[in-house]
Amino acid sequence: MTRTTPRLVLAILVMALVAATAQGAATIVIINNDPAGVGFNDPTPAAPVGGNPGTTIGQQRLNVFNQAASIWGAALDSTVTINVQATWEALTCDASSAVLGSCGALAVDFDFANAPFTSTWYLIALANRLATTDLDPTGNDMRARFNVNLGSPTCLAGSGWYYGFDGNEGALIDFLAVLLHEMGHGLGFATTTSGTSGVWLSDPTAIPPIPPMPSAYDHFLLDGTTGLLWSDPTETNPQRVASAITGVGLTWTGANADAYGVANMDDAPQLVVSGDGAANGSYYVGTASFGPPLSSPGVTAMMEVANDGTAPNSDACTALTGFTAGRLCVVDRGTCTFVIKAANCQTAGAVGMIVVENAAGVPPPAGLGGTDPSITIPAVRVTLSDGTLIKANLPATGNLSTTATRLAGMNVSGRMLMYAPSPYQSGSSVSHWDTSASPNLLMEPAINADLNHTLDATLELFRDIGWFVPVPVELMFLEIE
Ligand SMILES: [Ca+2]
Ligand SMILES: [Ca+2]
Ligand SMILES: [Ca+2]
Repeated sequence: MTRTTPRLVLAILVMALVAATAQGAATIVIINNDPAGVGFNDPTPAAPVGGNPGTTIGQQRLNVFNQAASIWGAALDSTVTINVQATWEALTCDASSAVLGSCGALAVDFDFANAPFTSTWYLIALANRLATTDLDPTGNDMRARFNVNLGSPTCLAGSGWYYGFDGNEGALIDFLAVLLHEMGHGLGFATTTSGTSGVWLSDPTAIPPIPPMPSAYDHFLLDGTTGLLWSDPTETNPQRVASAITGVGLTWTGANADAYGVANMDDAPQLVVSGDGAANGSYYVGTASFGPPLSSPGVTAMMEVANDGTAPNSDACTALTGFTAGRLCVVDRGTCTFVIKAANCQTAGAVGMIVVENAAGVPPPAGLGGTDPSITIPAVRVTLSDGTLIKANLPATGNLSTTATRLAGMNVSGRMLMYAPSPYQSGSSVSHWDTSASPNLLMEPAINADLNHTLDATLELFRDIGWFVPVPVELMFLEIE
């Protein structure tokens, strides 16, 4: 027996206290891999902004990173420190679009202690958390990269990063929201299965070779066409590929995320066609960022294809001729902006506008962007195939409304829609929620200005994949003489 000094006992008690405080939390640490003078080390002076006290660009970037780490760290629960290596780099961009950032896990593991699913890949941060030990002691958990050129003339000109914590980014991009999103991917919001080949991840170079296996995420990805999960060995690679471009056909089956959706998502927007046998029914629509939101019972009127007298006649890019006031204006996408089309329809007396997409795709259709406070009629977008069917079966009545029988970003069975547009969008498809989710969610493929730095449904998806399952508590016996 060794005698324990009071000082040591105190130290042990303090450690125990710290451990107790840390329960229900995780520590996320940034590893700044930028060279001197660049990115996180950029010495350019900056005025403190939106609660960020940094006085250089580099300091402000680090401060936002630590803010994001603290938000995620408070929400998660892990006894293993999560290490994020981060850099600022020249990522893909041009004058009108930019890759803001990317983040991925640096390692994956399988069949470790406490793994909820066997023969299943887990991103390393979650694997460590479940195993309650660092399974990759020499490696970091994720790698994050951010676009250092954002806002320059050749990289989404007129934009730039906002480093405040208060969401008042104005015309800039909210770095905190982007960081929360990217860290979400690195922590588990991602499949390790190829969406373009359908092939499960394997490691044929390992000794012995590791065969193809699904990811934890795949255990909740439901192919609505086959009724099989992506983790199901009877789901073929071509079936996975096909399901990744089915729009409403790829959903999440995790009880927690789906319950979050049922409790929080808005009633879904729709176009209901009646009075015509062949086209009757409720259609998925994308909603507009201008004009009034859809409501219930909504706007009901006969539909009429717009004619502006200038080829192509149905794009409503100039004043309409011979339009019957009081009807819904059916127009084709293209040539001019959505708000110009809406203004021309409104001036002609239309009570609403239905934009028919001009490229093949799958529902739900994307929304209609643009701003014009003078627009007072509701507007929606339908897919090319739906719009073609409807136009071929006029006259018919249309109703632009919201429905409680389906929720925005969910299917009729109450499952969250995953982002599965056609054609496939590399880097975006499958590992995001669908854009039709409303209110907007952190893990949609684009950062929406109304995000408020909460983790919304992401945490519930994490609950589904195992982030909060109880793991054995390591008992510590103190022997004090
Ligand atoms: Ca590690
Ligand atoms: Ca025209
Ligand atoms: Ca949305």
